Amino acid sequence: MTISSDGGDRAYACACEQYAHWGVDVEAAITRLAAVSISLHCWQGDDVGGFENTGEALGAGLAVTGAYPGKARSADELRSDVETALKLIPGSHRLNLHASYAETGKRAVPRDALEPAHFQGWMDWAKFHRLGLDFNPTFFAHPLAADGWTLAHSDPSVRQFWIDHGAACRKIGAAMGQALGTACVTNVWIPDGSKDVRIDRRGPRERLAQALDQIFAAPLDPRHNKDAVEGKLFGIGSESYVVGSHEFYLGYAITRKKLLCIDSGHYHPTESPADKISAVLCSLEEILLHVSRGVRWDSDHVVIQSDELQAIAHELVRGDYLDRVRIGLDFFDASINRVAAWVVGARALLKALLAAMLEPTLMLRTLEAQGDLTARLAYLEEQKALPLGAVWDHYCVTRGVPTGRAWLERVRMYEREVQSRRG
Ligand code: RNT
Ligand code: ZN
Repeated sequence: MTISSDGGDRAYACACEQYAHWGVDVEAAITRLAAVSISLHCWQGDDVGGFENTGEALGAGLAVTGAYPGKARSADELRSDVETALKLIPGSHRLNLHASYAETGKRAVPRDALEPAHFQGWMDWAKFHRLGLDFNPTFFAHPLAADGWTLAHSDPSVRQFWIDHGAACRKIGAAMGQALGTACVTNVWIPDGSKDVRIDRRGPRERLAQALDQIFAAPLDPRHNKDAVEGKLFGIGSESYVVGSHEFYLGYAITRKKLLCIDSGHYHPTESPADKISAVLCSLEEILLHVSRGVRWDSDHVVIQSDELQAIAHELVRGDYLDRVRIGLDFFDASINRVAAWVVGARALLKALLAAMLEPTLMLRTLEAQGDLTARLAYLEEQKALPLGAVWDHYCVTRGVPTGRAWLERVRMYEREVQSRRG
């Protein structure tokens, strides 16, 4: 344990006093943090593998590197891994599933024929653990996506297959939302694009808009399912042209009243995903975030407490947007323990949110309004040294979750007893 024998009580009391000098109510911040649910992405647990066993390569520019042993090979193993991670993350959260994680028994079910029944195991499990579920159609790792084209494909029969898959997935999302009493966000991301110079940029985009309209044609109760669309700048194999670009989906989401999914790894490296939040929320009711970390060509490194993450957390909190933003994680790293990867990412995000909630925002905002830009900058820098760690430890202790680095011991134990015994 990294906290003292008094369970960190003294450190916490000191911290509260220090924050009070800045006009910050620590208890109120903790209550606010406890209300945040993060959607944990199932695909970190098995390198985006899924359970269809088609033998098909991931493709679609989704590259997972690393060969750390012990990845989940079945839905039961994956659920056990998620349970282990959730015990190390304070608060109550959600799980984000892909269609390729269907449980179809011994029978292979084509993706355009998937039904809620194929996710009954996940729903029962989620209900038992009081977790909400989110969902994604899987437009990759499939023979009909092998050429990198799905909803914008020039072949109408291929397009239709993927439209039917998308429509089937919305119904599954709605069933999940209804069963669990919390709206499922069903997010559409497709890989379609071109490695090299693209002459016809118009055709695929018009086809995509039409295909999406067909997927979304059936009205669903928004208390059960909410639709999101996710764009991207480029992928491996779609370097020169991505059909579903940011502008494409921004326009689509606004005109069709969908959630826009902002994946923090999907923009130019000098662009700020955080700055987009207040911009798009002027025209959209709600958005979805895929919190990720871009490193050079890869958009999906494990989330850490980077400046970029802190900027996102600040925007959510300063702008009072938490009730209009659904927060999911999206990364995949096969070079470290996969349960630890979830825990690192989720704890980093929660810590960044806590830091934002403990910021003396009112004070800074007042200085800004008064035009005292000198004090705004000086105070902003000084408050960075306030004892966030003591408050975080207190939050973890009161939520029954290990503090500091102690959680890693629990992962190591799980690795020894469970993960390392997998073939
Ligand atoms: C890919 C998108 C997408 C995927 C998941 C697996 O670039 O970020 O969200 O990561 O659907
Ligand atoms: Zn994403």
